[in-house]
Amino acid sequence: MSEKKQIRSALISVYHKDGLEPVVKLLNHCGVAIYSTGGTHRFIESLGIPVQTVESLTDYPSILGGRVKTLHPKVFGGILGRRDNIADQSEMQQYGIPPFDLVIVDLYPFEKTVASGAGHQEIIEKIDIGGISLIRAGAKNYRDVLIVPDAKHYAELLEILGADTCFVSEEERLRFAAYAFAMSSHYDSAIFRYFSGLTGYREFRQSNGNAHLLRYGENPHQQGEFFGRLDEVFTQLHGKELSYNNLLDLDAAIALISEFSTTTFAIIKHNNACGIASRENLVDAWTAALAGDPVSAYGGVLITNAVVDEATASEINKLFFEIILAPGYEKNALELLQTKKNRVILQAKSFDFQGKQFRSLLNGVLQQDKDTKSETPDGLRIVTDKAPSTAEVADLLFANIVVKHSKSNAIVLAKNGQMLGSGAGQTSRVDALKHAIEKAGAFGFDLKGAVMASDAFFPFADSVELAHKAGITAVIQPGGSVRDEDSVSYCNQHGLSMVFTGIRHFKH
Ligand code: 93A
Repeated sequence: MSEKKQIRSALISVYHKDGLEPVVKLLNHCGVAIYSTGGTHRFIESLGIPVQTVESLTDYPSILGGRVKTLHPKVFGGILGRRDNIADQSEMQQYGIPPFDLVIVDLYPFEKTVASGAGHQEIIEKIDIGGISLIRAGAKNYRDVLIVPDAKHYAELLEILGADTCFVSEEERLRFAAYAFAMSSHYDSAIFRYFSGLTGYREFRQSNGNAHLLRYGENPHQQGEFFGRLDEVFTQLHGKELSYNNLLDLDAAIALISEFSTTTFAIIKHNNACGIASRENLVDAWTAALAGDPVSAYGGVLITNAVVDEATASEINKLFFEIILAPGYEKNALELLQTKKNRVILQAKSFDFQGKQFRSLLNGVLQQDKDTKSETPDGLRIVTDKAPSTAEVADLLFANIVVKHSKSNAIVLAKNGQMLGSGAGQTSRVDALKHAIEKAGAFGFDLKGAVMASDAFFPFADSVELAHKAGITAVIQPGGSVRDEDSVSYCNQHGLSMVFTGIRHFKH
């Protein structure tokens, strides 16, 4: 650690005075000369601690209603002047500029003022200019100055000052400089968001290029931002800017399609597949996916794991949709799809996003591993007298993937590599099934010989009974209910087959 430097002078300008008392008491104890702006000066004086006004230094009063308080060469010279630079030192002497070793700032509460619903003019007045400049200046000259940019760092400040009677190291000053730039960039981002809302101007780059200000959040009255590298996921070939909801649907779409190795097309609405099918060629996969629910498909997000050819593109072109994501497009297919201005065309770079998943709630963040567990034919346990046929096993695994990527409670009905109906996001499993059966009927499917997948176990036999009456012949589910036996014996009595996966796939 480098040699510690003593703090002899401090400039303090804080909006909220809370927590400042022990700090100034300690500084006073160390014999530090304190300078302060109006309100802060009054506060420190009221504690009976010697303090000088900034005005006494600058020979200027606070002017323009407080807009110019500290913006003066005698203040900024004292912060920015390099102590080991002879020219700086002689200029400081020439102009009577005393050095500051410590700067403590608590900015005008811009974000809180915006959040309070205050009027425009009040918000504008809460854009701190002098304070943010003090913070940036102190941080720039961290080799000589300790900058405290926020009251939340007082505890740490007291710790380092108290440890060695107001001597601090360069490492400590550097760390506080990092706090300072975190603060100033956050503060200016909030101001930018406000001005962006006023004007619609949205171009926004944080230093790492990872923040994307979205047009809005889930609804137009909510602000939205995405943090991440979309250019690692896909290239946008055409269309308007992606929205918050588009990104949610794309995430659901990619997680689903990444599980298929055969040619598959899926249509996503509100994070759930409303149609999906696997076929030998793409146009057939598209036709079968669309047939699953041509009503919901309107305005949906389309995704496939195969290169889009012209035949498929001309079929897709008949539908109004928001986004298509595919690993590639034949030239004529792309030209055709590009004929609609707003439609977003994305070329996938990767479908593989393992790792962690985050979600904010209450006053914190939930984190978990992504659900990357997939079932294989070997992992299925046949629990009924009857075993599913080879074709049924294929359909069970197909339906099981789709149900895994549908919001809980979810039921998926499928046959011949095509989803025939689904119920997702229901508060009861039996409701999910009823919905799935009703949808399949509405779009003209005969469920005879179809299979059913459930994302979690059946608490009662009512679901298999309903499924059987609708024509379902095979069922896949995790198992694990205390009443599993009820469902299994119903299947045995009525000639259905059932397999357990042992793996629950809730998705909330
Ligand atoms: O209006 S300002 O941007 N102009 C300035 O020159 C200036 N200098 C400090 N606001 C300025 N400040 C801010 O005043 C500080 O960031 C702090 O929030 C506040 C402290 O004022 P007072 O000590 O009068 O309560």
